[in-house]
Amino acid sequence: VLQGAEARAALTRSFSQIPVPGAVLARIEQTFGERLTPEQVVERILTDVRGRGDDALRDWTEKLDGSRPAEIEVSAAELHAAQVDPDLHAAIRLAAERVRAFYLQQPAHGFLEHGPDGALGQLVRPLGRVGVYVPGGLAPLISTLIHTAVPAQVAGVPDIVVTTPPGRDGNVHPAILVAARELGISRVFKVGGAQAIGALAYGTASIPAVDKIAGPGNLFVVIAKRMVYGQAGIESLPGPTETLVVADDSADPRFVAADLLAQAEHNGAEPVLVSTSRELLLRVQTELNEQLENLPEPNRSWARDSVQARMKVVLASDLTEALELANLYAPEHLCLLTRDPWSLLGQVRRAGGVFVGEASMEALGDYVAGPSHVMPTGGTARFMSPVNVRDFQNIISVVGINADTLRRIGPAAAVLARAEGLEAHARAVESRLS
Ligand code: HSO
Ligand code: ZN
Repeated sequence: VLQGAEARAALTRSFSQIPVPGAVLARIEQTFGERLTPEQVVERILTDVRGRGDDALRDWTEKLDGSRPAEIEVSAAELHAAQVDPDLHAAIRLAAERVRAFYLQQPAHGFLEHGPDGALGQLVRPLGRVGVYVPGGLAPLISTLIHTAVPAQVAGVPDIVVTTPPGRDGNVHPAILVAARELGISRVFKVGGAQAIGALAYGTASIPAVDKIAGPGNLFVVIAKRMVYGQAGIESLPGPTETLVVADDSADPRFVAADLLAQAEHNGAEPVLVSTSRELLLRVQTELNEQLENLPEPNRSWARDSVQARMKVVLASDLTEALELANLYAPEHLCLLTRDPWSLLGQVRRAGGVFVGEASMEALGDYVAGPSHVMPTGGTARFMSPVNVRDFQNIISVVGINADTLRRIGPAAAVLARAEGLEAHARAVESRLS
């Protein structure tokens, strides 16, 4: 149990320290025949995809995902034929409807003021083509497709394509196809990892180059997104997930433990518990062990790994200190399980999302609450926001100054231009003043 300065130190993060599991390094050595850093691996893959296009995609998919796709794109027939049971289908619909309804409320209008100066304003335009990456390694993240593509659709993006790693059988999980169909997305590609990001950035014969790549992925996907930035836009660098629960003595330890475990079952997750009550910390500990033992495999191993390797437990002197620590850590998810959680909202400064009270568990937010579950991780909530409509729009500034105003403000422009040593700028202005 950490306290005071020790807690502050433990919750101060450095982005460059994305942990690379030993098993991943071993796998790299096996695949490449030499010891490479993940950055070197991604660089090789991106260069190859850029140079050899679809052939490179086939080779890397075979090497890393265990199947060689004849066709890289899911066919219209496959997309059409995909089926899931009716409960899941209805849940996919509900999730999509609720995410759409949420983002329809996000104001996204331009303005153009015709006033004494002429007209100044901004146009808001949707991006042309967006690529959504849907992780598929440990779990087919159906919800991630919904939570990334729907804000882009609300923004008005006309062309959305999806890439997702195929399973060992070479197929994309049917639920991902059903979700794509439900959203009206018709182009899905069976490629994952850094090779998918390379394809979306540079384009291949099968996969069109996109303007922006969105969505979370494993370490290689995130490194690839960082490397192709500029060639294509990226919405963020979503890394392993984290949840920080703030709980006081009124919190139910069963719920606290359940929420921590829910996130812990994600690969590389970091569960953090900050409480003002030492007794609650002890009771959560007991609950957590019990609930962990009752999880089925492989989820138990996943969750246990996160708990043992990365869980942090903090005793705060009061809720003000608890919120200070939460802001310092800038968690992807901040869960408030206290007597009066709404009273803490004013102190929340840095988080991807805040989940207020017992009925708003983060797992609900992962699926059907409304806001996108793609939220800033790794402390990037200090400067990033959850995926939202603005990520998929451009703003274009409109300058339409009239002649009267030009006479008034033009001379200042010329003065500034000459101070910068830019004579042609000054003359461009003055040519209209005489
Ligand atoms: N909690 C994850 C998102 C997710 N959970 C998808 C379940 N499916 C990262 O925020
Ligand atoms: Zn989750």
